[in-house]
Amino acid sequence: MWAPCAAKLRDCWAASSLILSRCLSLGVSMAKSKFEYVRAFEADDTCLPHCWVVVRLDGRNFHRFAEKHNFAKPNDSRALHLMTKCAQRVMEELEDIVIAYGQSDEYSFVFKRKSNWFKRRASKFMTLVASQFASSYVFYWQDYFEDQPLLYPPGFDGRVVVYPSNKTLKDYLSWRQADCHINNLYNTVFWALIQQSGLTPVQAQERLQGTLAADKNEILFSQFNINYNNEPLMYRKGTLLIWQEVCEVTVKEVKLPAEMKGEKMAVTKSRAKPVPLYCDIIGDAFWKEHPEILEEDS
Ligand code: DGT
Ligand code: MG
Ligand code: MG
Repeated sequence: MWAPCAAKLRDCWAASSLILSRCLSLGVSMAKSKFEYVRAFEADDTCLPHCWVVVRLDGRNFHRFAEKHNFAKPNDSRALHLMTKCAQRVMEELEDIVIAYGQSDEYSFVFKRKSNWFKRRASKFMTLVASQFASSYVFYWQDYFEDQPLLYPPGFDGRVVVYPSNKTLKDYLSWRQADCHINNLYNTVFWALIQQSGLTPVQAQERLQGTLAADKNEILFSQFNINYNNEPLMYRKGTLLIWQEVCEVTVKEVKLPAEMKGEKMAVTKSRAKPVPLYCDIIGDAFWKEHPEILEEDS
């Protein structure tokens, strides 16, 4: 019974000695190889300490992607909710993201000023956010687009920007929200002119050339009886994700006391979750209501 076992051990030993001697003859030592020097070619992409690190993702060629997948115009609430679901997974799976903001085909993720995740390497932050987001987009697609198959794999580009102060971070987020407002107002009138007045895209574009925000509001109101301020907040303001304590109710089998054995009971647990808000972040009100988000500034 032991003999075959001993023979196998001997064979194993012989094989590993052979591998070791081959490695040594190739110049490979156990700790370092002569090829180790190529590590020095890696660029140092450490983000500046004590700065907010922002990763912004943007859908690649989503003009085409939206057409091919029959997105509603100008806003497809399924697409926007799917984006937010992916952003929530990013916040839950990765570390140190304090706030995220999304609109259209983009999402920005803000890492804590003092985060030391992956030694603050920009490439790690960016690639982990982008890959987690993209795989979630495919994973959850069917939950949001029940009748629309995913025709090809979408991609997302990413960039990292560091902001040195609370002011610059707030201005960054305000910039993205202002962009959301400008584009959404334009798109709302543009598509109303096409869908309700029968203009061609070129005619609609010409009609809007040189118009100011007040003119666009006026066209919406007088021609289409649309009060822009009553359009859904998610379309006008984008989506903000912040951590909040949420009560979750789960049904569990309770073991004790003996007379209740086997009975099911609702158990309430509180846990922090990334919760969507649709609100203004350009003014001070939001930041005064949630001082904990920026409190690290000292
Ligand atoms: P890129 O980012 O340079 O690879 O190119 P695009 O085409 O992704 O351009 P971008 O990111 O500037 O604009 C976003 C596009 O995504 C825009 O053409 C409209 C489309 N899109 C985003 N959300 C929606 C939506 O809810 N409905 C529709 N119909 N289109 C949307
Ligand atoms: Mg894009
Ligand atoms: Mg975009």
